[in-house]
Amino acid sequence: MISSSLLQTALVLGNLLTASSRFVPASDGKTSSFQRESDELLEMDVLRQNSLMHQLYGDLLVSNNGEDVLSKANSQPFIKVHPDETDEEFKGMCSFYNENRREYPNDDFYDDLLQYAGIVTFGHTEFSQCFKNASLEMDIAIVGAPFDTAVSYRPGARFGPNGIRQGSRRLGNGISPVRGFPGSKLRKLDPFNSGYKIVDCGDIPMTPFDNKVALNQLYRGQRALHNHSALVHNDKPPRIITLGGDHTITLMALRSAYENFGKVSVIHFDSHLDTWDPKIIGGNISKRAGLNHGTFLHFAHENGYIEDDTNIHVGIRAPYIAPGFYDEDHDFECGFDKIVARDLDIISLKEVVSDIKKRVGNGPVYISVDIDVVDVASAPGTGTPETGGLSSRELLTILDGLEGLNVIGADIVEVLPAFDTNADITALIAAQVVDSFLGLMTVDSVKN
Ligand SMILES: [Mn+2]
Repeated sequence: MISSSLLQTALVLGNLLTASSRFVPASDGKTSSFQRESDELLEMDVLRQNSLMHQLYGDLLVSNNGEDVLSKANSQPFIKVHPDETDEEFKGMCSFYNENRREYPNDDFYDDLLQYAGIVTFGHTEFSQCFKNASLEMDIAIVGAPFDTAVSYRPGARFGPNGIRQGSRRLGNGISPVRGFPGSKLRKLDPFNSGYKIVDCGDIPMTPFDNKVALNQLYRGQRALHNHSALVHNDKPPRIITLGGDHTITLMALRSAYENFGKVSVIHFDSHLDTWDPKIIGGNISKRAGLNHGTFLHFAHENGYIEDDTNIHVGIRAPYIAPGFYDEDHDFECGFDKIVARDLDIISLKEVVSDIKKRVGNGPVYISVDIDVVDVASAPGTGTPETGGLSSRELLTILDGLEGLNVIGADIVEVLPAFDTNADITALIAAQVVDSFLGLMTVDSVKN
């Protein structure tokens, strides 16, 4: 039996080798036979059915001739249980797959999405040419601000937007069992399938050679995005989530937010105050150097982009720079209250959330998360790391607890992929922070 089969195979192979060089598909379109140009039929089935590939993969390689192929594929079980197989558990597993099998051929590649494949956008959201197509409607724009030339310590956040997108590859759909407090609408929410149109607009070009020009570019980019129309709340501009970039980028995001929504309350997660008087950081070098990632909130206050007394920091722990309490007093003058990192060891996260909500009230809120608010053990890939910070879980619980606030914009900044671990842990946390922003911005889509 075996030898005759081998002989047949050898004969067919011989035919193949000696036949004229070109083969065309059979004219009846129903078999996988091939026809030589001489019209002499050559049965390839013999070859196929004896190959190891056929034994393992069955009809996977049948050429696609339409419905006939589909019915042929459907008529055969996806997984064949060998007649000698006695393991009942294995047979049971096979029956599950045979009842719920994926059918081949199938051109529906959307369902075949691989989390690690494809051109990377945030959470596999649609990439849009937002700056070329001003008439594009969208509810939430995700955009990168690749800028790191205003930092006091480690540079590298210009690669942050790309790193955060890389960290977002397992995001993109699904309901989270932990989002929000128990009973929250957030526990029923899939932000990516909530009816809100979320697009990734790529990055705003920011020159590394001149900070004044770069920040102007960023402002114009933010303004351009705010000028689009929204779909769900079409009486308001789209909301923007900016991927930094060093923290200076927040100033331009706040400027455009202010022009579109009025004065905003800022919830600022950071280990540093970032309201420093420019005389204390940078301003003693040149006027222009006074605007940097440690002073941008001073300027946000000075320019009137933010509310006078409803802003709050969370996670502060870096030491003051000026002698005495000058930095703290100046911070208060810029309109900020604060919950310092070790307060979290004393008061509960529920109290933290409640204190933040009381502070900011019902007006438009902008959330800015410096990834250095997270402890350096979890988020080493950042520009100015500080010990004794929040765990990623604490940060995410507080963020999700802010459900119900009118969040009109947000950013995540100071992510430096070059200082991250090769497990991308900082980028993963940063991506999850953006996922929380999306939850806060879409939760009103859950009706009960
Ligand atoms: Mn900061």
